[in-house]
Amino acid sequence: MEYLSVEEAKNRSGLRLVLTRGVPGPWGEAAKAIFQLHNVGYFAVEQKAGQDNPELVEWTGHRNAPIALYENEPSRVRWLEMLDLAQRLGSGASLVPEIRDDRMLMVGLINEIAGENGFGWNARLLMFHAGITAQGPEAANNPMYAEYQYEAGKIEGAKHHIEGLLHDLASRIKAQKEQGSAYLIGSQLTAADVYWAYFSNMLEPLPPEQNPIPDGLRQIWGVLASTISDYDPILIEYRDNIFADHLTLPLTF
Ligand SMILES: N[C@@H](CCC(=O)N[C@@H](CS)C(=O)NCC(=O)O)C(=O)O
Repeated sequence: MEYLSVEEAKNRSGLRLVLTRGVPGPWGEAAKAIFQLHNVGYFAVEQKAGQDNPELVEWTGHRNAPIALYENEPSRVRWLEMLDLAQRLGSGASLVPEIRDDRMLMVGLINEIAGENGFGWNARLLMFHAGITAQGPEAANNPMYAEYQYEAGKIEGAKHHIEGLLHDLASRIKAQKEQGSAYLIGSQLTAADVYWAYFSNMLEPLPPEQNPIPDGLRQIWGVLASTISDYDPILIEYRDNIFADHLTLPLTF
């Protein structure tokens, strides 16, 4: 995939989307898909994983990814801000349910998956913990450990949080299936399906030909499945169907 440097991106207009280069970060992959499903073009801008990225901080106020910059509007870093922007700028079927109860459910579900202290956040704590266990405390010198609030005392809670969410997600998928729906909410694709499709890669990555993750990262993500108790395979079957029917493979990053 082509990336602009921060300096190059500053001189472009339209939508610039800062993404971690060479890594299928689930926050970034889901944001890319939301813009793509709405036919919104963007320039990809490079963020370097785990590094200080000073030019990015100076430009946007943020060090990590994704960051969406549209014209001269303020930086957007949260999933809901990016979804709102895609809905505003784009075309195609809405990824937000019409019915208010469904909409509230969608926002809550994605927050459980992608929000601070959600599935991805807690999965990352388990991965950091495995890094420290394998490499010793110097592993925590990486700035990400402090930024994403790693503490050894949070590990048990993180595990339970993930197990509880996976249980509830699987129950929801089964209940929806009984109603004849292949989606998490209602009878159409919403942003919640898109977010789970990409975040589920932390639990069970798509095969290398569909998701060519660097080997080291594939191993690190493997920590999640081997740390938590068994999960229902329907979580992955359903995600595979969402990819087959709606999303672009292979992932490019
Ligand atoms: N800003 C996002 C979270 C973004 C996030 O966690 N990004 C990680 C995803 S892997 C990242 O950029 N990691 C690489 C780094 O921190 O350098 C949100 O609040 O929803």
